[in-house]
Amino acid sequence: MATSALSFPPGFLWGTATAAYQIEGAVHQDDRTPSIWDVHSRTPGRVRNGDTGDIATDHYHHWREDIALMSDLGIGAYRFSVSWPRVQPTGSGPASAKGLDFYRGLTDELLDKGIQPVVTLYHWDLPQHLEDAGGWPERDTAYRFAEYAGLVADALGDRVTTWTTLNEPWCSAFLGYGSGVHAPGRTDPADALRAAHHLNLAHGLAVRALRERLPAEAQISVTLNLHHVRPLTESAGDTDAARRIDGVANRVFTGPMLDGAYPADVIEDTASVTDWSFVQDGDTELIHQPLDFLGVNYYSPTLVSQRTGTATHRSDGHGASDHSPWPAADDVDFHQTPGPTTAMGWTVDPSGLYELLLRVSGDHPGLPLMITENGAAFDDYANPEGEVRDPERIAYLEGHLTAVHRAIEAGVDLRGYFLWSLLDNFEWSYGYSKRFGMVYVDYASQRRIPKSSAHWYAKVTRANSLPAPAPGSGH
Ligand code: IFM
Repeated sequence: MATSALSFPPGFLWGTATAAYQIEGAVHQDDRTPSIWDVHSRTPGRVRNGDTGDIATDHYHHWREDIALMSDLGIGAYRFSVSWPRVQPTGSGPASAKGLDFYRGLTDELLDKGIQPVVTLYHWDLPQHLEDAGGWPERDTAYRFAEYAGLVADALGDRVTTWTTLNEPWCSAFLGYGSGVHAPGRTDPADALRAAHHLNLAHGLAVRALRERLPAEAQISVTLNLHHVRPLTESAGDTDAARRIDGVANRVFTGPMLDGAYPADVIEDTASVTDWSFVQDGDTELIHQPLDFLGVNYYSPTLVSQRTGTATHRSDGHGASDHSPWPAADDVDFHQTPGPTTAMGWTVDPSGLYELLLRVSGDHPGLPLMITENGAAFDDYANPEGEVRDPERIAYLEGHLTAVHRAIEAGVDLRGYFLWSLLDNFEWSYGYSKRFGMVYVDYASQRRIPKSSAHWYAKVTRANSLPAPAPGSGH
């Protein structure tokens, strides 16, 4: 724990993040059509308690209040996602004027309050029309995405400078089409790898579409949930298990996006599942577009071993399913890392973030990094005085921001940090049972209550430094 204040570089961006389906609600309003998450969440047994994003935090109607909250908290940047089925309802063809107007109003209000808008184009809400046509395993979906990216760039390019193509394509591909824990709930490892490739292609095509339309100063990126994979022991088997999981968790994306090729070992490891014939000539060149920074999402490390005997451990933190999200890795066990856990059961381990940042910056010198998500769910509640006290979240953030500071000191070119999330929201297959917000949402009344972590974070963002904890304060 720090003993004196830790200052961050001048201009370090302090932000917070959300995603459209998790907060907007208003799923039937204006021209919006269903996304794969509308269909998935309405399918019995898919989401805890049968929760859906129908209302969520009703941000579609509370956005002014939510921006005012951010402004009060001194937030410098807001990362939100655009809902594809809201702005291009059938997933192809013309944009919805009403859909685009919503995001124009949102960005104008942010700019008015001095908050930098950071747009994510895809945070998992594929229009169901496109899933009906085959979804991400279908190549055409990548071209549809580039068309949609162009529509959003045309509408918001005069006011938004920072863009992210995809959020966590690993989840879209491997939870959506491998384990089926996420929408659309399909469970074929070959489809999951096809989806991963078409998401990579979608990214490359979208970057190209954005560059054609946006001014030269635009900052274009992608956000990956890079897994910090550790072997359980130093044995050859465990080390190899870590290499293989690193391949299908990380390098299947960073390879083509940042290095211009799929790693040979990933292709070899997954040969029993697919022959990769869906990769066409010229694809990896298209995917390999120059980026202005890489968005990194980190929550907890991943601990693996090669299975010995018959015992199986599947605590990979990605939800329960009879199908693995990890193609061709049925002989890899996932273990709970030691240490305290959050309400998701994820181990709190800031050293994983430090090590991950050093590795990524070492592997990709010259590529600035941004932490586009980091945060924790806890079982928060409003006390009789109407306050929400969340000392565990403050401790989590303090630990991770200390790790971030150490990484910067060690030479990592890290430009900013976005806390996940602004508001409690729809946590995918966990529904509303998990609260990640620094602002508590009473879903019955839609009342927002900033938690103690929000007030703490406001002090950090205003001072551009992490305060030294008062001795024995316990927050
Ligand atoms: O809520 C999600 C978010 O949508 C993507 N990254 C991880 C968060 C917590 O699970």
